[in-house]
Amino acid sequence: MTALDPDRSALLLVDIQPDFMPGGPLACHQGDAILEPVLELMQHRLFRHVVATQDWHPSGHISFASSHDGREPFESIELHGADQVLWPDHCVQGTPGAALHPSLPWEQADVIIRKGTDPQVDSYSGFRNNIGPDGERPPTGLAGWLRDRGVDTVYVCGLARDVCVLWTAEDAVRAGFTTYFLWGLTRPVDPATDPETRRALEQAGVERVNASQLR
Ligand code: VGL
Ligand code: ZN
Repeated sequence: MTALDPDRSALLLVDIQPDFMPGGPLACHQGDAILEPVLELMQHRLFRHVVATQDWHPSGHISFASSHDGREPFESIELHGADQVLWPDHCVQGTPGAALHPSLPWEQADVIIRKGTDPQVDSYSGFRNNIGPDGERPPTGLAGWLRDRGVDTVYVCGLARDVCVLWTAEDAVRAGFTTYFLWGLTRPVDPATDPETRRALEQAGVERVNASQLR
């Protein structure tokens, strides 16, 4: 990896919210272990551009198992022609579990992208919704926001490694950004998916890096 150019690089902090922490309804394995190193990275102020995403569902969201009669969390259904995992209720708009995690300095974030707000469509990536009823994945505007500021490189971290951080990294590449995955600053819903996640990142051309390599 090359030296970080602060003007052309953005830090993307994906879904660092209490509902994804141990004890929360959609806990990531050791999700709280990222909080200290993410704080440390933010305190270094290496990036001119800092973006947060926030999973932000209306109650009764289509991705909730509770919205489908006879379905249990972590079952899959077909939705708009694609596989959809049904999740426990999580990140309901305005609830404490949906807040950006209170232990981090969110005043540093230049923009907060809220996603998953369409009642009928899930949204894992910070760049685009999942596939909708029309077969499209509408952009959130994040790619344009970054390009307009001269950003060509993104560093992604947050939760969950195997869901929203992975999808954000894959879409970042498709949108033309050089993309780095801060592996140690992510945790998965399911640790058994780690080898698969590594393969997906390699296939997408995303390099895994440690925060300590960034100084
Ligand atoms: C996420 C599942 C459902 C995530 C969000 O942030 O990774 N996962 N909604
Ligand atoms: Zn969600």
